[in-house]
Amino acid sequence: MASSPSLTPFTPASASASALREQLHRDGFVIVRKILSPAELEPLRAAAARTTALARAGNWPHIRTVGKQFPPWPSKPDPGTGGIWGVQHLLHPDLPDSNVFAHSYFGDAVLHIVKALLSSSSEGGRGECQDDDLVMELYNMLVRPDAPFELRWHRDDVPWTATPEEELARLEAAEHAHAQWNLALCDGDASLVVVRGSHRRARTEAERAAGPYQTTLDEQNGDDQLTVRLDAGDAVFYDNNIVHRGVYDYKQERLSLHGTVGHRAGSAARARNVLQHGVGAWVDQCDFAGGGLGDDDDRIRQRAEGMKERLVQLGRASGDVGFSLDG
Ligand SMILES: O=C(O)CCC(=O)C(=O)O
Repeated sequence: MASSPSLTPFTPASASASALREQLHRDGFVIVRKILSPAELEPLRAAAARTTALARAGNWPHIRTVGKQFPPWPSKPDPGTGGIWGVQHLLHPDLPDSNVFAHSYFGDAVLHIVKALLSSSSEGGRGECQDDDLVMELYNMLVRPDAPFELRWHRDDVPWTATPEEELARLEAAEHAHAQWNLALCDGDASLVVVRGSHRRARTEAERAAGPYQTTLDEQNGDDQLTVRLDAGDAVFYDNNIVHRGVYDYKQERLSLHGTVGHRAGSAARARNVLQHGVGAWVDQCDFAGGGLGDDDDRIRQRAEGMKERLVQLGRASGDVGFSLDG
């Protein structure tokens, strides 16, 4: 397996919107280095460490528990199973540091890239993505478990049992509906394994026949399988239907902000993906116009309130959405 993608190393200054989109479209992921400065990183990392400690101590019920890959997760890990591998709902108003996380979710550093990725310059396309197009979705954090743990190969919103025809139909329906990212707050973040280009095709015979935790999914396409390597402040934006998995080193600290933002033109396709995480139970309690965003300026408050409103409307319109995947 190749150890590092030989791809254009973007930084926010060097990344044109069209180059970012092209790479995401071609490969299913694009890495942007140093999207946060050390001064921006420091308070976020401190908040992430406090929040993880809170969750590990059993004082935050919205967690991802080791041994279970997909929602819904229990509110307490089974003793002796390796604890947690994620903290859910960083924007929940009951979370002590939610305003720090809200500042990073609704601020310009990440949303500048998200808007580039959700814009379209093709004829008849959506045009340039504006604040009013954005829909608040998920903001979670992926953390080091306390014991070895791996996720099996999956696409986030296409069952592994899908036929090739079903797979292609689901991939097409979900295309360009949202942006998803992992933003590393620690150096040496190397847990996400992806199969480059697999977001645009049905699985090969070998991929279908492979074991769920097989180290190399398809020997023939082995060069397309890559471990994404990030240092603190780097982010990978990826299509969540790319064939991927997580492989976790329990000795290596990991604090990776794991977010998604929708485009209102694609929100119906996103309803199940987003609402299955339970965000609908508390989103209307968020007050980004008031205290929920720290000392941010009016532009960011307005953006945040608008994004929240569009999620509330999506929840009202969608009813019971069920879950994308089992296990
Ligand atoms: O840990 C990661 O980066 C991958 C997480 C993942 O695959 C998932 O949440 O479905």
